[in-house]
Amino acid sequence: MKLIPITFAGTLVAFALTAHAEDMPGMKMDDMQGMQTQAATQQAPAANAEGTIKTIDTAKHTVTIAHGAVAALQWPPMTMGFAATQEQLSGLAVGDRVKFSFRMEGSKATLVSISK
Ligand SMILES: [Cu+2]
Repeated sequence: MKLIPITFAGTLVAFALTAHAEDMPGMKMDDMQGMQTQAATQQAPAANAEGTIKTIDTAKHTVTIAHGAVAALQWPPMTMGFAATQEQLSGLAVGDRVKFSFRMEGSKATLVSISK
């Protein structure tokens, strides 16, 4: 499937729903939102967690979070880095308690959303 500009996202989502209906029988409408920019990639569902921010690197766009157990991934509590966007990092500070969701892409964890 070729990439389609984001301006056609509404059309793309409708198309993706049709194209992938057989591939992803269990996929919910909410999960489709993340496919607007990665229509050709089948993503793992986002996992939810809570934690405390330990470091923020605005140059590398990463945030290190000491997070609690993540049942969906069978993870114990740990401290680890997450890739984040500038927008996600703005307004956050070391020591903040946060709720967040993320996806694993290989061994790299990328934030989907984060809030205090
Ligand atoms: Cu972790």
